Amino acid sequence: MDIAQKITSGDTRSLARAATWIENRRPEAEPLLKELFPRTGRAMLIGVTGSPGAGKSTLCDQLTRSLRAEGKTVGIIAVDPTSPYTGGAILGDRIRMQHHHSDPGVFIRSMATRGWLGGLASATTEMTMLLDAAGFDTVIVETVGVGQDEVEIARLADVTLVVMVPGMGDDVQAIKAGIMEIADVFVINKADQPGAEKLERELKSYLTLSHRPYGWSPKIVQTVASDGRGITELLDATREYHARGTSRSRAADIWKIRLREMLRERLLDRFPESAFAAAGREVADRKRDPYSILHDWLAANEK
Ligand SMILES: Nc1nc2c(ncn2[C@@H]2O[C@H](COP(=O)(O)OP(=O)(O)OP(=O)(O)O)[C@@H](O)[C@H]2O)c(=O)[nH]1
Ligand SMILES: [Mg+2]
Repeated sequence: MDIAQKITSGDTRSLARAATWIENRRPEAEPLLKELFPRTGRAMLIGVTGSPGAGKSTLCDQLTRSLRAEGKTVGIIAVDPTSPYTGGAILGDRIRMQHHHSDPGVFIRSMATRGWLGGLASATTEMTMLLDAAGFDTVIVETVGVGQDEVEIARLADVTLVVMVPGMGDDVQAIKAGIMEIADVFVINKADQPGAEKLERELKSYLTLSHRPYGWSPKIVQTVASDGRGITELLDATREYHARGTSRSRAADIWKIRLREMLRERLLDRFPESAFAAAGREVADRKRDPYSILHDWLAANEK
């Protein structure tokens, strides 16, 4: 059996190995993903994003419990832009999710991203493809919604949940516009704390003013992830959005963007950093003009 067959037949060790290939940008990943591609497109991809500490991991854990209770399998990718590989936040995620550890129906993977120079959205997309092909019914991607990269990542999901918290200056104005726009469902977590109703009112008035793509006005769900309150409603709202079937037109939009990025990455990969350094000096010294350099590079690539 080759590794693709092992992965689709549920071999967790092969799955973990392939995940490492993707994370380390190993050349083995591409032929594998190419082989697995026909098996993708079945899982429901849920993106969970929001401020640090908003309760995203706790929510993912609760969603996983509910889905497991229905007999659904779940793959979780925790993208962590701040921690080194052995960092506390990842450890925190692991601890919060550890009661799923012995469950073969749950696969959890943390991707630490400190020091990455890009390609984060690519690697995350590939990771979701891998888990999708491996047969997980639901794949959840948790990211901290702080930068453009995270917006990109959240955009790859079929359904994006944006998690907010009342009374933490986490009001509508303070949240990055990019994040507000990608929300399919707003989660007001920590609704056990004061200010949840106020935040919901603010969100509602924001939504009446904003233009939403794909003709959907996002649902707002209040949750207390730490005790499981609101999780059923959250799962219902998530499924309701998914059932509308806009995922496919959104997927087409996303792949259009992704293909551009992939082409750019491919092209850039053909030129070593040293080539840019040398050419940069030549241009600065007025030895060559930038246009002829580009012309030569592109001509050399056509061969
Ligand atoms: N009071 C209250 N605390 C909560 C709730 N949900 C989560 N917490 C707590 O909030 C803290 C942060 O929760 P996490 O799930 O780690 O939050 P996160 O958004 O994943 O955090 P990062 O991944 O570090 O950005 C933990 O101590 C949780 O127990 C809630 O609904 N109410
Ligand atoms: Mg977390």
